[in-house]
Amino acid sequence: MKLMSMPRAAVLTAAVTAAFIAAPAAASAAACNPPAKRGEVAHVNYSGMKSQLFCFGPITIKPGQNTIEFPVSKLVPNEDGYITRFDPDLVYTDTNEVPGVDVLHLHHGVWAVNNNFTNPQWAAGEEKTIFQLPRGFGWRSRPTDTVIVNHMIHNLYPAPAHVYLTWRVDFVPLTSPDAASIKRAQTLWLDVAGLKAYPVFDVLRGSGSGGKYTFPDQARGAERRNIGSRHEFTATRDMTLIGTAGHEHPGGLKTELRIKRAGRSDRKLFESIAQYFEPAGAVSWDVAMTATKPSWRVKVKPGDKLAVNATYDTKNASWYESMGIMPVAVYYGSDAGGDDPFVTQPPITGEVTHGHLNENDNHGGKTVTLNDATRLISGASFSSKTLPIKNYVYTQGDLSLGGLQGRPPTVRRGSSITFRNDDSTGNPNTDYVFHTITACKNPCNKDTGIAYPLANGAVQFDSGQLGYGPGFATPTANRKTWSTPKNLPTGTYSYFCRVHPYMRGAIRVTN
Ligand SMILES: [Cu+2]
Repeated sequence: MKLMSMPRAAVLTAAVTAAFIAAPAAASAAACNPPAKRGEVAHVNYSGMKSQLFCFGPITIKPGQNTIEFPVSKLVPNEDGYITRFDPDLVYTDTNEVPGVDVLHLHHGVWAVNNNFTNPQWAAGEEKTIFQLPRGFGWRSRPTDTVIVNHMIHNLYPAPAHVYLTWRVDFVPLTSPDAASIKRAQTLWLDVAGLKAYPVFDVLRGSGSGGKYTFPDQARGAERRNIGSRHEFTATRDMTLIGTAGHEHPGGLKTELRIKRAGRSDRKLFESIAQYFEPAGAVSWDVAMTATKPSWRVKVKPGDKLAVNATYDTKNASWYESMGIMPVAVYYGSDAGGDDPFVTQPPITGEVTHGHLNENDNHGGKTVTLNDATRLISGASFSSKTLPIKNYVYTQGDLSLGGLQGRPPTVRRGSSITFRNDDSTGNPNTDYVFHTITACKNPCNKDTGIAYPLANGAVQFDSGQLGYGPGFATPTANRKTWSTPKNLPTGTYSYFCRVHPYMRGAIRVTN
């Protein structure tokens, strides 16, 4: 991964220039108060255990922002001990409410302790899994630790927002009598795309087999070649795996952790299932991933290989820039119980760590709020012309516009329209408003929510995120233009912006 191969000083420079925020722990503890999650997994209690809340920020999320940041913090317990539980959240600074996922969305937080970017200690996406270690294990924590909170918080609207990224931990001080019985857990980071700063792959509707696509198993061509180093991890010493859960994006169905040993057939160690609360099914962040049960424990020998894969639904829609990650809590030793998985099959099924979360209540897609472009008179011809996107509006054919400008621009078959993001600064260091042109099913004119609109156009196309970012960590295509495919059959094509899904537009291909 590019970021990991950067010299430490460069990583820190990137971090500091992105945003240096060192909020005093005492002040921030009073400043935020994320709500408890419905149906949370039970705490494992120890004598002297403390609940500690860390509030990182305030973070200002700029209008429409979708960048990746690397600020440094000192937000760690102020005494020696073990962290045994990690519970992430995101709240507004003024109300302590969790932002609606359709308004502001925690694409990811990744907590790299003491600059360990190879194996960040914790991670969170909008599934907000709680990592509860089984009894007898803890992440070692020292007051001298630093935490780089790599975050990508995505503002789906052009209004600035102020949030805290929060994490509640259970902390057992070394002075607790129970601390002597705690073994040190460490995180092993396993990513289906290998170690990268932005490890994504596209899942196209209809790809794979039987309405499902598994990455990397079914990846071909460039996507296979682009898989980074260490998408398989080879153990060099005895290890005991003590817990894991998967991270996916909407459309995800499950992740799998597998083990390979020379001369044996592969074994599946765990399946993290995406349990959707979303009424429309596997199409939104209204989901919880299953995590291993406390009894799950797997002995790994030197030479064993660990690998992960991620399966997505491909019946409903395409899922661009998808992820599949399984951080695994491991203990480096063989004196912590557990069985050889080639002798005893560990339990494959787990349990969710929380229930439905209120921030996923606006599903969208219920009422018509915009033009139906299929019923509009054709607009001006844009064959071989440029169509600017400015102030979050597709300047011709935006479904929110009336009059001549609201009419779908036409393009002759065999020609194309070139969209240009004029909200982009053009400078990778200052750019943050990225737009896409992504096909959605006609008329694509209903209210926006976590499950609407989807990339489900009759013909699929997607521009990528038009804009620029620093080379080591950006979701952008590093260009501001995109031209429509020249081979589109005649007809009207509605589209939306994946970054700001309230943005909708349409074009019309004519003979
Ligand atoms: Cu946009």
